[in-house]
Amino acid sequence: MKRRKFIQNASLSSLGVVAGASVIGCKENKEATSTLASEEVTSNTIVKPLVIATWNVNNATAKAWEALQQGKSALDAVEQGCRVEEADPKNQSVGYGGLPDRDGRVTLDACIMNKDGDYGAVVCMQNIMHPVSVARKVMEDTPHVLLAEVGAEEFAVSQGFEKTNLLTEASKKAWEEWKKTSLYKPIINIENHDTIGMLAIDKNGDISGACTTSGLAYKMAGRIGDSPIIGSGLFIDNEVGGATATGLGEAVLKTVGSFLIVELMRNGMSPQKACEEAIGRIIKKNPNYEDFQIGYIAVNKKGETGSYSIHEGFWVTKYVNDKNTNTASEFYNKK
Ligand code: SD4
Repeated sequence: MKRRKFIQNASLSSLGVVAGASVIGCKENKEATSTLASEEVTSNTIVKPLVIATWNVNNATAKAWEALQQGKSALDAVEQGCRVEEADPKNQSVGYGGLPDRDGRVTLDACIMNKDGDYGAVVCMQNIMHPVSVARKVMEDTPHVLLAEVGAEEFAVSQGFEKTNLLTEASKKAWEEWKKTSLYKPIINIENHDTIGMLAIDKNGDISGACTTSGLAYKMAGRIGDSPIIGSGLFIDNEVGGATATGLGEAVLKTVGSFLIVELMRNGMSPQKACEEAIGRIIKKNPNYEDFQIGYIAVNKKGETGSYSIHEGFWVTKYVNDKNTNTASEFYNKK
């Protein structure tokens, strides 16, 4: 019964596919674009170094900035930045302290992508606090790009990563509370949206990105979202720029959102407009878009940035010109 309830409720936020044209040019997007135009860089100067990340993650962007200031690569910066959130037990949707799946297991997804278009990822991995670093090892030290579950964990251990119980008392308590109803219902911006997606440009102007999460709270065992999947949760093309996502992964996966944003930028669109278009595609295909949140951030080769979400409440942290700032993202659903 509980299981059925879970699946029924989960399907509330699954996606009804409707053939849809591009949303560019619709009223909401025009308004949003004009509001954000001032954020875009109009000169030919390249803004670097730069770090941008999903949500309010000032400690993480500060760590990444510190790495960039030391002359480290964008790849080092995003890895080190993401590790800050992975180690923070208060962030209940990433790494240590992440909320578990419906059976009480904390399973982590992460990926990383470098300036050469190399990519590494781990999915559904337990007991290792820093999946982003394991993802980097997969990228650099194996002939593969993606390792799952026990294989990922065993690989991590073979590389010297320590095993840790990732289920904190606070997350265990929250799960036990949830079990009383077993009701799966994503709540916009509240339930578990703190997944960190981070993009950086280093002093050489090279771009890398990473994304790490414990996924949706109380998900079905084995469920994997967009965050570790190339092109969905993250995509980097060093000639063009990068993008990353947060929110209900199923919707991002079905539209390959981060790849879409990078391709739109390749064709001349600003990061801001490209994020709006990617959200627009999701809105067109999901009549139930009011029920879930998605947020995208993007950066192009010039260091211009953009962000857009379905609903109010998505925040972005950006470290540039020695300033670490949080900004509320523009959003589609203006009631
Ligand atoms: C997922 N996109 O697993 C992730 C969840 C997320 O903030 O972004 N939470 O679907």
